[in-house]
Amino acid sequence: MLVTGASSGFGAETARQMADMGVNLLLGARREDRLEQVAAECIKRGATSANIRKLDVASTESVNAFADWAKATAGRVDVLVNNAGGAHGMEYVEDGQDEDWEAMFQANALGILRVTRAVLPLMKPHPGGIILNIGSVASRVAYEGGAAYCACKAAELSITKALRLELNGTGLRVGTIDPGMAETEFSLVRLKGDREKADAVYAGVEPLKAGDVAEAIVWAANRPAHVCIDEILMMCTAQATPYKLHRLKG
Ligand code: NDP
Ligand code: 8X3
Repeated sequence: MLVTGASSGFGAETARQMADMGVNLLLGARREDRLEQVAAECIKRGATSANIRKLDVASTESVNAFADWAKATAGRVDVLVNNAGGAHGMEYVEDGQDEDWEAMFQANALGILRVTRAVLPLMKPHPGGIILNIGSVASRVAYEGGAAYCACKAAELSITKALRLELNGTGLRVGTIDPGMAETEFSLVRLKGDREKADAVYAGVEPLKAGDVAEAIVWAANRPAHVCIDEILMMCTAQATPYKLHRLKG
């Protein structure tokens, strides 16, 4: 199994849960120290192997070098989880920053295209494999302050649908896992390290946890080869849509 963005949140938890099943793991992200910690935990939990390499999905050179390393290390990939990504900023479009928009499109949309292109040659000889892209409820519902993030997650959904068509007949499966708000490092990154504001995002609600989303990823990845889970949309009970959130007071 190859997981991008495995240094924290959903990616790290997916690696840990898959480790319980004794799999071979290929883990990528930019923070190698964090990848090392996750890999050590995975080995303790029963992974057959947990290999790590620095990966920046915003760079074609980095992605291609990562795929070459994956080929040399494992020879094949059966499960690809395109999870790397996140949001930067909450400004309305009139105040938006180029660097935030570009980082979001690079990681959440172009990153999936790049990684999939580079890894497909390791999957195509082995029908039954699966690509799981991590989208968001934001791919389906736009909200104020989310124009660029929602747009690149909508791109993720379209990429997933196009790939599903392109890979028809190969025996490879493609699906999207689309969570609503989940407490990971997501808000801390989006709000540029402001811990108080990040904590306020989850105040008075019980959000999804990384483990809840990882369970959906692991479940989808472990269906029989003739079953393709095309889409999972999941939110915490308090969230009916991004802007309809029931918060407990006090
Ligand atoms: P985290 O911030 O905890 O994890 C994001 C992961 O993506 C990190 O491992 C980070 O690693 C990696 N990443 C980001 N940019 C790059 C890059 N350019 N190259 C390689 N790795 C990168 O957040 P989540 O676990 O919540 O987010 C995972 C995915 O889930 C994202 O795609 C996010 O958009 C999506 N999502 C999150 C939701 C939430 O509310 N938490 C809800 C719906 C979807 P590093 O910084 O080390 O490179
Ligand atoms: C993250 C969920 O609702 O903050 O993708 O956009 S949301």
